[in-house]
Amino acid sequence: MSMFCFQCQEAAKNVGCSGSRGICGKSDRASDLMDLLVFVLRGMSFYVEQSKQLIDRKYGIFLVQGLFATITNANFDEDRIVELIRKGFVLRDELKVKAGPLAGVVVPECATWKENDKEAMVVKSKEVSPLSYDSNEDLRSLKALLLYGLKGIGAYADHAHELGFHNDEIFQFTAEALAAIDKALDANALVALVMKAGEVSVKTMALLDEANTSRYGHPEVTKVKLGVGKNPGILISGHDLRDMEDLLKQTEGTGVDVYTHSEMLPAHYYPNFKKYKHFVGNYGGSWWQQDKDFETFNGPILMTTNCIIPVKDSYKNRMFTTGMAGYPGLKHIGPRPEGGMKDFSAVIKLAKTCPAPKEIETGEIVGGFAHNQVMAVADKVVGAVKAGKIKRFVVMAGCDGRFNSRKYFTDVAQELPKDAVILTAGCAKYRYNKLPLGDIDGIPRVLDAGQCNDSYSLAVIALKLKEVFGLDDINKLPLSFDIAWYEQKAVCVLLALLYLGVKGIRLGPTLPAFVSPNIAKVLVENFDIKPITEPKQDVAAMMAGR
Ligand code: FSO
Ligand code: SF4
Repeated sequence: MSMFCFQCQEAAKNVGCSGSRGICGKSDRASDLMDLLVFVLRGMSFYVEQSKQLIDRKYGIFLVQGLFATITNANFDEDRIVELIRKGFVLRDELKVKAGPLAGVVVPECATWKENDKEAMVVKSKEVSPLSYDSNEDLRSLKALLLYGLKGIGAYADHAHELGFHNDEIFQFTAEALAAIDKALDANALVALVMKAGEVSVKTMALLDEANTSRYGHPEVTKVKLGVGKNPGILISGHDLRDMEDLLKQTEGTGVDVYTHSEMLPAHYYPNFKKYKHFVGNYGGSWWQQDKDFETFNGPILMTTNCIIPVKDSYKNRMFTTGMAGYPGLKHIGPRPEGGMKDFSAVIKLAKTCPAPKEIETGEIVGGFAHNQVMAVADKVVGAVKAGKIKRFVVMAGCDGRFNSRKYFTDVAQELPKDAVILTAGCAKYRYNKLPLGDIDGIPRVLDAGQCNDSYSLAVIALKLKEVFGLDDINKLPLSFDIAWYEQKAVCVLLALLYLGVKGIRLGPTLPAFVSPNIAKVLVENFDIKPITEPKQDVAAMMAGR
């Protein structure tokens, strides 16, 4: 059997990618190796559970980083996945010693498989695809939902870790949930774990919010420039703010400017980054448009996380990865030494030899409406609602993607009446953040809170509005959710919203391929999740509170 992967929204035919390459460009071999890496993480988790002790942070960090490396569009480099598998074997065997004798315990294969020869690894990896998680389609579906939520948790926990923030409960749950893949659990037990994943998703995003805001300040309303300057530049993409910090420090005074791309745009909203004069603006559009944007940018590009698309020869020599991101043939910037900074000198050296970026657009975009900032103007917002000037808030957070079906989100943004305000976070905003949608008494009609993880900020805003309006249920607010999903961080965000009690979420462009018809029914019945339909029809329903 060739690869099988159905973890993202662009899974082939909304069933799954198989054959020699996924729609994202991931090779058969990389996909299989990622399944094997998850298998090794399951083995580690088995021994964590058996030792009945709190997980040592060293293992917890490896679990979340290993999961992060398997997320869509983060790492395409087979050799780096093999390195992680090898390290995982070593850690698993250490945990086995800690767990001690296991008389009478059924030890799953993931905890015993020994082979670490590269070819044998690939053979083994053919057997550990998500299709092997259970012979029952619905139980398999729940295990996949749990795993993909965990991958999102892993990514956010790793960002928090890079900033020195940890919550051991997140690591402990990650191990508990990974170990569950190898257990014969019934649907109720798995649903309970999925709901707990929602609770842990909230905690992880809250931790990352605390890490980001305590280190860089609370995001402020900011106008971000879209044009370019005359100096050569470095384009930084992905989500890692610690990398952003190191790069800004190292480029200061060098004559090299720094621009953000895609999900790094919200870095401009943080006070501690605003102080850098050479932090010029945002260049280009959404992640899937990077092939065009990277070509005209002319200078080096640093990918700190996903989303990477297949790299073109025209800019291959100018592109770098770091952290859990990777791509064969690209230069990779290694980890930060204890107490120090990552070494971006090679990126800066190359930038100095490059022409300035080519201007592709001018103007500016406004963002920075995270919870602290919105609450600072809460009176104004509440006043506008009470005066009937704002009839409804529509949360349109999430991801963007390549397919034309996402035009739906642009159409909804345009179709919404002028007294509706869009709350957004994540790269989904690129479908409408450059449209002239206007404002309501100075409150812009698109309020961008930040990256996909800042969807947490939107939930905080909703919970505070519930309090301000004296409501006992978040679902009584004049608030609708029309969420665009693509990869596994969006699964984490979705589970967080469900855990917070949000009902009636519209989800698109399609429901996940890994959700079986029966599990989809459960989601519809318990949470009133609905697939998107036509923009006009959905706008009318949302404005009517449905
Ligand atoms: Fe987007 Fe990619 Fe941020 Fe995702 S750039 S799609 S959910 O990685 O993480 O929103
Ligand atoms: Fe296909 Fe998405 Fe998996 Fe890539 S990540 S192989 S596009 S399902």
